[in-house]
Amino acid sequence: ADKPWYSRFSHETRSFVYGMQPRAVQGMLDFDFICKRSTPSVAAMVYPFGGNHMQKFYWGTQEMLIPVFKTLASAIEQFPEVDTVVNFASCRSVYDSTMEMLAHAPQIRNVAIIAEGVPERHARRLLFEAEAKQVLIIGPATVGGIKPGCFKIGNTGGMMDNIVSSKLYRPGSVAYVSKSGGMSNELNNIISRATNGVYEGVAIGGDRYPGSTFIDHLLRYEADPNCKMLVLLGEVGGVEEYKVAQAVRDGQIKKPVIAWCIGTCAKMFQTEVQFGHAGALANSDSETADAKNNALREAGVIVPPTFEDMPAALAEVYAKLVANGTVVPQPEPEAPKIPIDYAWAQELGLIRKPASFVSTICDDRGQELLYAGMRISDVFKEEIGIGGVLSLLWFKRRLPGYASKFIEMVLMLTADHGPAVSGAHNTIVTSRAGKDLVSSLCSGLLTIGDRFGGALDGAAAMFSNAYDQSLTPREFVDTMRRQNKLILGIGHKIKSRNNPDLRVSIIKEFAKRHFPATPILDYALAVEQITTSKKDNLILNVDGAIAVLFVDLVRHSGAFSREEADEYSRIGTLNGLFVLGRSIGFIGHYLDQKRLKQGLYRHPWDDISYLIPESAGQSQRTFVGANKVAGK
Ligand code: Q5B
Repeated sequence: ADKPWYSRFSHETRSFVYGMQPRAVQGMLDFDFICKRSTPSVAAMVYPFGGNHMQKFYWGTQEMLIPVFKTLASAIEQFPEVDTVVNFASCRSVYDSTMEMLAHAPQIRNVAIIAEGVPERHARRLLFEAEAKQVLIIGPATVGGIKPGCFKIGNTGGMMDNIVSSKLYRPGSVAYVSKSGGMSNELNNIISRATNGVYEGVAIGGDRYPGSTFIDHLLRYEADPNCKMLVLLGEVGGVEEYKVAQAVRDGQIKKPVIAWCIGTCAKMFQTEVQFGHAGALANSDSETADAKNNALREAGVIVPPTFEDMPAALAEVYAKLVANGTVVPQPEPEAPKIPIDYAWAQELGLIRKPASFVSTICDDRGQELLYAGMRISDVFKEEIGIGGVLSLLWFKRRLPGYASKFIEMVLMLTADHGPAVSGAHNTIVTSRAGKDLVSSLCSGLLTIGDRFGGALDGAAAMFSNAYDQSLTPREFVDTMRRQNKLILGIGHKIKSRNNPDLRVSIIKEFAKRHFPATPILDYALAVEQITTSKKDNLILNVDGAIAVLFVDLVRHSGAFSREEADEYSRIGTLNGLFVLGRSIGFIGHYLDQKRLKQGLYRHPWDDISYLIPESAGQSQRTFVGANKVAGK
């Protein structure tokens, strides 16, 4: 009640933003911050979908929380000082939501409706209801409005640098009314250059039935003692500008008014022209921009010859107001520093920061995914297969065709070796314990190590070192035995000279046919001759065969330097081949168990040797018989 009717927004105005519009809210808060407001202009957001919660925003460089309410009623109850709602509801729901806002008058005094495409019958009903409740509606189909140094509706004014360059962080003396956000931005710029700046600006929206009209705002500005000069930027279509001409003629508006109606070019077209806004169409001669400019001019409004002459007209009127003491220019405050979002500053090239991560294999940022620089569409066009993809992502290069084929063979022949091996067994037990795919797979993968499936890197190192040191196979075997070390890549639980591992035969044959040279394989086979002469199962096993062949491949394919070749076995690349291949099988076992609906596995007692001391205190050498079952 103590707020004058003409003053709708101030340094203390608080609002609700209706709809989930975090960017708009942040824009309003940034504006508040550069205007040195003590309280944020957004008290809360209202979002009917989802429960009450908090949303995080910046207040300058600090972070703050703004509550989000499910209903307007609960927001109203919590914030009795809020008198403005910025309504971002869509054209489908804006009618109901605005009606609800109007029901909260007189607390709610101002509603800005952003939605485009609001049915005209809805707009007219809202207008009727708002007039009855004395609520100011700005919009529909508008960006809103701005009161420099005080309050900004939603996205009005554009980016922060734009707002600062138009000096909207402090009030000037010129108030304007226009139709759209784009026209408002133009005015903010022109007015800030030709005068001491904008006092208030409203874009009423481009629809035929705006909630408030040119004259509504100009009469407010006329009544406001802090506003010294009025600007109207009208456009082709409608007759609202005539009301302004009439008010000037009647002396209702005494302050100087500078006006221009856009769309004077319409006469250059042969047919009727519908400009961008729904209402921007002249249905009669009186609705043309030229007719309205003439009427305004005749009424005593300052109408420049063209829009380009508007700044000069503004500057001239402003100079007169300064000269006669109506406007007293104030010292210009220092332009505020705008906290700028990190992502935006980076895009502008204003900042640099050491990245926490470096990645050199894959780039997902552009339009097309790149594997080591190769477009994903080319991966398929050139049919590089999984071997080619692995080469790109593991080695960052295309390998010769035979090398990619070799990689694919390795993945295929390590894919599975039955349910009895350690990893598959673990996967099965885990799956049967009711665990999910990833847990079951990981449980299997965790068994891969020196003894099972993870002997590749060690085998590669052992055989290639021995070869490089020119140890004879015999010297190598003897050295290992003296050191009490098993030769990685040698030995198998079930495969032997008499029961050869066909997987090994397949890749050996392939390598012999396609690899440029296989010196490490030959060396390993000579070692195998010695170990199998001791015991039949001490063959070059699948891990060993893959390992030595990989060393031959990286050393002799010409695709790697010697340092790279050594580094790849040092950093675990070769075990990666087994891990990748065997994951196929482990997943198969997991799915198999789930499909079979196998229940929890419990290992049978009779398959466990319980060798436990008879009773505490007795000699450790006295054990219960191996087959004695607990409880029997
Ligand atoms: N001896 C594989 O052992 C196995 C010797 C050795 C010198 C050796 C063993 C071993 C190195 C690791 C390795 C990969 C544990 C295997 C794989 C994938 C798989 C699996 C599948 C799949 C087998 C008996 C006598 C002892 C030992 C001597 C044994 N190994 N000497 N160098 N490497 N190898 N792992 O049969 O004098 O009697 O005391 O650790 O390459 O995991 O299908 O199952 O696809 O899933 O239990 O193929 O060789 O032999 O330990 O009883 O030893 O031979 O010193 O001599 P066994 P042990 P002695 S492929």
